[in-house]
Amino acid sequence: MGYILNEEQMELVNLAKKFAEQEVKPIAAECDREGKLPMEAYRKGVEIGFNALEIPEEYGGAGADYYTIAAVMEEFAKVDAGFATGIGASSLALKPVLIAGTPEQKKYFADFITGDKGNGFAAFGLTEPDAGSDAAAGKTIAVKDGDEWVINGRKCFITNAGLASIFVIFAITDKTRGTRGISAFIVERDRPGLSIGKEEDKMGIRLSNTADVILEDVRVPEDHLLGELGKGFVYAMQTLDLARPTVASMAVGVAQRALEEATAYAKQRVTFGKPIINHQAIMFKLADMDMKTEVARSAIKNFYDIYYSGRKNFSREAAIAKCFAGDISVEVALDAIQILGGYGYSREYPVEKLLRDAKIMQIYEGTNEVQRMVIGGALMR
Ligand code: COS
Repeated sequence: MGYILNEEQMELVNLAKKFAEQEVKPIAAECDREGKLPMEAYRKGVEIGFNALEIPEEYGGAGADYYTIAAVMEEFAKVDAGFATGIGASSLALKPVLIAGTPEQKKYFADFITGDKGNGFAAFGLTEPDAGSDAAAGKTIAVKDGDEWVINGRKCFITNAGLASIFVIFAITDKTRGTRGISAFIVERDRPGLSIGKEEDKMGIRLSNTADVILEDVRVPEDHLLGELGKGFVYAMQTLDLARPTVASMAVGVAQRALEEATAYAKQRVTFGKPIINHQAIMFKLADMDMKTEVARSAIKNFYDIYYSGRKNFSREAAIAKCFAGDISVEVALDAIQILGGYGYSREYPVEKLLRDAKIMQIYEGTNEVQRMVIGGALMR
């Protein structure tokens, strides 16, 4: 559905589908209930390279194209959006390195994700307790001391923080310059002064780790600065432009699963003498769910068409894909619950979990209010 993929691309998608069905599905409900990470599935996923799909081949990754990655992320999220989030988050951290890093930095960072140096997990450290939507309001600071940078601050809601062996941390390097005074740094997990704080006990995506990162006089060498001094905020925004469509793919995965669960139920559930799918009230609801899901997928495809066309500004299209897919995943999951009725509300069936997983799609990687700011900003210009 959605993407037109060739045999080679489909091979990877089918591998991901089979992996998710075999390794994640059987444990998803229990891990969700107990807030337990599926470490064995993560380990096997890293071994196959599902966390390194985006790393170019020259740096040891799969070098997969984004259409394939979108379809893979959808398959993962269909089974469990928490697992999709966890296995995909290293790519989020990698993006600023691919955008701004030197070839040496790219190789160095990629090695942590491929497992040559680290454990396959990397984390993107932008958000702070007082800097979520207003990403430029962070207080983390980096001060030059000889040929090192000394970083102090606290990051929060960081996906994979508890697992990551390497981070990209955004910090103020010049307080007087606003967004132009923020820089990005590569920081390894084992640097003295870096510790992991509170882990979030979340409503959904409970198979992913989300935690605080505390930086107390963490020293990194000069060559850990990414790109140009003072360009960190721009790199963060460019990263998010590329990352938001991945969130959209996960949202589509959740919606697709809700549609499939509701359709299967509606075909076998009989009321007033016929399967409820034959009642137009249900049939039309399912048709709307299908329509919304397919259109969300098309918005993702549209984004990548534009990206591959070589156009440089695609913030609006990224925001549209993320915002629309996030919103419809919540709507579709809610509709699935309605179709299953009491069973939809019961934890015995998977659909209530889909709603809990869908909700984050309107919040992380920029709330849908921020996406509307980006879209509105484009209109204003
Ligand atoms: N690409 C490149 N540069 C960008 C950009 C983009 N998509 N968006 C903004 N910039 C640049 C601007 O051009 C501006 O540069 P100049 O100073 O040279 O003019 C600079 O960044 C500041 O831009 P702006 O004034 O628009 O920034 P704001 O502080 O108003 O923030 C929003 C804009 C709200 C869009 C931003 O803070 C945001 O995306 N917030 C949400 C953060 C988020 O998604 N967090 C999720 C957590 S990470 S998983």
